[in-house]
Amino acid sequence: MTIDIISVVPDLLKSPFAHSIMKRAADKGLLTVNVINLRDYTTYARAQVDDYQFGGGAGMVMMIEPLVNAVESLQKEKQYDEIIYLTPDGGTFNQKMANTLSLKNNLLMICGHYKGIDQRFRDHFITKEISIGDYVLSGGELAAAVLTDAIGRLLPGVLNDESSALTDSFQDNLLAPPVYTRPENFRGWKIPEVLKSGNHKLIEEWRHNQAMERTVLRRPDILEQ
Ligand code: 6GU
Repeated sequence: MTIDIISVVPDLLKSPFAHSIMKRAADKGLLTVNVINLRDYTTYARAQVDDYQFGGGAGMVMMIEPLVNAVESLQKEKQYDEIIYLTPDGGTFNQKMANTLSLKNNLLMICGHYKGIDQRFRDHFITKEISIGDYVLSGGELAAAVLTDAIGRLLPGVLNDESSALTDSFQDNLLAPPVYTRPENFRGWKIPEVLKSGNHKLIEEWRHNQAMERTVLRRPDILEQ
């Protein structure tokens, strides 16, 4: 899969994909992330990409022309399955959306800044608008990194067996159960006996009950869905 990300602060996206599981995905050739600097596509002086909004009001708006230049230039090389605009007024990202997007070949993400992007670009180029939660970030880059991580780790071959995505929180509409590792007894705080029983059926039952209890207590909303 290829994920192209258009940004006015490309340096913000240097580190998130250079480590751990995202790095493994890249090294194995399963995920290619390209960060594109929007300023490379402006024809305005001093690499300008934003301007005052018509009608007045505080805050700048990202101009349509550099965005169209960038997207149309990228589209000469590949066809995108989705062109995603990261914005707080998009639909809230969740595991189901991550699962769906992980089945695509080519994604393009557009990171907004300032007051956002010219509405005409949204109308004519964007196929999906996604938010990562009900709070405002200073730009779409961190949100693009969140989506890319959530999608990338689902690609077949990225995770090994132990970290299989199938047992993640949310994957079965339940939060994950508690986990323990050595030592068995730390300052008198002992691990649940059942985990030492060797009885896999009993352990699975315990884990399911714990996951259910956690979900009821912490996130009853995801059970109701
Ligand atoms: Cl996608 N962008 C910005 N700027 N703020 C956000 C967001 C996105 N999702 C939540 N807050």
